[in-house]
Formats: sequence, structure tokens, C-alpha cells
Amino acid sequence: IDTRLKEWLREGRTLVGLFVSIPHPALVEMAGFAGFDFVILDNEHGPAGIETTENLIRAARAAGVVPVVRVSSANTQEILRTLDIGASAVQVPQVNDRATAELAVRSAKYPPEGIRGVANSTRAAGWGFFGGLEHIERSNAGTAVVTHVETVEALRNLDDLLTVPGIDAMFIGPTDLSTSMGHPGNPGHPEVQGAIEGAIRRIAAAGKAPGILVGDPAAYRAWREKGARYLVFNIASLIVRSLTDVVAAIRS
Ligand code: 3PY
Repeated sequence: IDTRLKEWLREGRTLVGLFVSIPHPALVEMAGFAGFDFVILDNEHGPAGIETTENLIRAARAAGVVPVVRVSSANTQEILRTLDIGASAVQVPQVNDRATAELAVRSAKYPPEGIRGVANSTRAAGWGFFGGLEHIERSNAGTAVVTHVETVEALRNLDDLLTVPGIDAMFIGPTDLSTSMGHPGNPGHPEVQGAIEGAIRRIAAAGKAPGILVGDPAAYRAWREKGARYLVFNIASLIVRSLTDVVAAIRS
């Protein structure tokens, strides 16, 4: 597996990623050739199944971009299958309390740190060519775990969540968070923005990489200045904006 994401996060680098919610390998390749550090293959909101996701991970490898997979929840079996096809990291939504955070981390690690089931016949283990103890040690050391902070409950439990070992980055989902805070459809609401700023500060102070969804380069720069280090665009938003701009320009 590609362990660069974990290394970059450990080094304190600021990284840019792209949610690829439209599961086509060409889009993953474009993200890599464009210079994104990582892609997040979206199996929470996107339609891909596990076989498609495996081929998207291959495309990421071919294009030199790190494959993260957003799973649908902190489900041990889903995390096992996602890592077995070769994901470099799992990103787990709706992690609102310590028990869920610990389950996410334990599901991503082989014993003794966790409960990930062991097989040498997987893609992650090189079908056996890179299996055994070497694969176990490399995976436990090199697989990153990213959890979402996107509810009022997660904000309330943030101090506790920040002490869970094994979480490398904490991603703030502004869409879900604004909804949970009673401002649906309005992540720009000052109360939501204030909550995000506070969370970024606390996550950074705890030595984890704060992450956030951004819509454009100005938002990227603004959140980076406030301490975000795992910044993520969404491919559908970028394509929609580009298409809208072209049609507006030729019709004006
Ligand atoms: C959110 O904005 O809530 C997200 O989870 C980003 O996809």
C-alpha cells in the first residue's frame, strides 16, 4: 500500500485532496495528473461498490495520487474490505463519540493494536507477494485514519475524541455540521464558522491534522491560514462550476 499520506501528515505538511464521488477511473487519473495529493473515493454518498472502488484505487496508483476511501460508517467489516483492496486511509463519517472513534481505529489496525482480520491473499498484501509480518507491520504503521467532526455531539465530545490514539486527521464536514447546528444549507452562518474555527484550533493543538471541505481557492487559502492542513475539494462542485461558467460566458 501507498503509505505517503500517513508520512505527510506526520511531517505536518498541508495537503490538498479531492472527493471523487463520481466513480470513474479517468477522474481519479485527472486528479493525480493535476497534482492533488490525495483523492477521497466516496462510498458514503457516492454509488460505487467494492469492485469499482478497487479499480479506482488502481487508477490512483497509476496516476501517483494517494487513495483515501470514505466508508459509510465505522463498520468493521466495511473498513476491512476497504483496506484489503489497498486503500491508504479510511475516512469515517459521523464519529460522534469515543466508542465510535475507537472502533474506527481498531477496525483499521491488525492485532495487537486492533481487530482487523488478517489475510495474505488480498490486493493490499500484494496477493501474498508482500504478505506476512512485513505487510502487518507496514499496514499498521502506514494506514491513516481520518474521522469526521460534523455534529453538535462531536463538538461537545471533542476533548474526549482528541485523546483517542491512532487518529491522524479530523475532517470537519461543514454541510452536516451546519445542519446539526440548526442552520441547514448555511455553512457560512457566523455561528457555524465560529464553531469550525474553534474546532480547527483544538484539533491542531492536539497534534492532529484539521481537515475541511473547501469550495474554491479563496476558501482553501482562508482555512489554511486558520490552521487546516487536510483540505478537500469536491469534483462534482468543480465540474458544475466550470460547466456553468462556460455556458454563462458563451450566452452572455
Ligand atoms: C460535509 O460537508 O458535511 C461533508 O461531510 C463533506 O462531504
